[in-house]
Order: sequence, then structure tokens, then C-alpha cells
Amino acid sequence: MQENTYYVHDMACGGCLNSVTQSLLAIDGVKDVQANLQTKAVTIQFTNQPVNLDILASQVADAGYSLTRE
Ligand SMILES: [Cu+2]
Repeated sequence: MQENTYYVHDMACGGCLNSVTQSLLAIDGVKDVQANLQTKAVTIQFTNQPVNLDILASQVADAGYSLTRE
């Protein structure tokens, strides 16, 4: 199992955090998501290999937020 940490700097409240978390959990290959409102860090655990950043970012963009590596 692998995990990577990303950032969603436009998460402003618990509602944002839930939207981002749910959108990522819907992706095939994403096993678990831990998002932190204070640091804006989103740590994603993957079932196998990390899912491509473009796929993650596009799914989060559909929810109205932007996911980056830093
Ligand atoms: Cu919010």
C-alpha cells in the first residue's frame, strides 16, 4: 500500500473537507483519505499504485476545489 500527501488550499470548512474527501473516495484505487482543515493537507492511501495526479485533480475540480502536490 502506498500513500501520498496532496494539498487542497481552498478547503475552508468542514463541508469543503467532506466534499473533497467524498470525491476522492469515489475514485477507483483510492482506499482512504485523511484531510486536515488546518494544514489543508490531504493524505490519500491507495490500494496499489498511486492514482495519476491528473485523475485526482480532475475529480476534485468537479467538486469545486483544486488539488495540488504542494
Ligand atoms: Cu466549506
